[in-house]
Amino acid sequence: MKFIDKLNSRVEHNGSLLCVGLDPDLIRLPVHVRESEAPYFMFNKAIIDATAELVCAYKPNSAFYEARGAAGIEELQLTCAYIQEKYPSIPIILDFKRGDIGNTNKQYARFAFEYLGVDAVTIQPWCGAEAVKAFLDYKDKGIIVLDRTSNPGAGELQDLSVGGQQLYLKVAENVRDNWNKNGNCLLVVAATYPKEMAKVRTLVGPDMVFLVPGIGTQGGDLAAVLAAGLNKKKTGLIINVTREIIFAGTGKNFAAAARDKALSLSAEINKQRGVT
Ligand code: OMP
Repeated sequence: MKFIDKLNSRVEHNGSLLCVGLDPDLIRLPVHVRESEAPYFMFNKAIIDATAELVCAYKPNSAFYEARGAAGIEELQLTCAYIQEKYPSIPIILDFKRGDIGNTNKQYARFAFEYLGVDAVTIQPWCGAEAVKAFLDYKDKGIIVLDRTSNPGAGELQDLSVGGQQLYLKVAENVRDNWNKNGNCLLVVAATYPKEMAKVRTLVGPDMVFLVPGIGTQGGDLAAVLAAGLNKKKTGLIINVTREIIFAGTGKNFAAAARDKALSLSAEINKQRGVT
């Protein structure tokens, strides 16, 4: 099944635009989990079981797993396999922001799509269409291109004027016109830049889905994001929240605390977009 169909059917099924990020961090895990044999997997499993009915997707960020070497990669694989087996209708977005020459991208794509079997990845556009073709050729997978990032310094390069147009708009236009031949492209457009999001939405039209990080710890404004990014169907956004949900609790009840936070966020998103 195509990523976009899987996502849409998930959103239709449970009415949620909330994506929970799975970025465990050893020092922030509850002590009893930190001391277990596979701490990231144990942590993720509890968070997933507590939030599954509330999400449209999960987004593990590879950095948090790679930082622990082989054990971390193994726990990333176990996490993906757990979601695929127990919650097969929930798409997995591997956030790894890769981008290199085509020959190397093929290997990154193999890791994501063949070893882990995830449904979508985040990629860097910097090397251009000829290089990212290695990702785009996976017609059934979601290819989520970094466009407007959430960090305070995002504008340093992304706002540069290129042929009279800002670079992030140029990237969005390129994705719209040249990269999306298989209909499998999405864009990362961050919650911390709602004005820019509105411009991207106008440029690419209502159908392209945005992955939206930056709500919660990074301070993005939910109302402004929904006003800027929703399409007429009141969808078109995957709203990712990570630390504010997964580290909502610190003790034995951490998963219940994560669930409570996810519940209130998904309800707030739906209230503000006028969907009950
Ligand atoms: P929280 O700030 O804890 O909600 O986590 C945000 C997650 O989204 C992390 O995994 C980031 O790496 C990722 N992210 C951003 O924060 N900003 C971006 O511009 C892009 C991403 C992303 O691609 O998801």
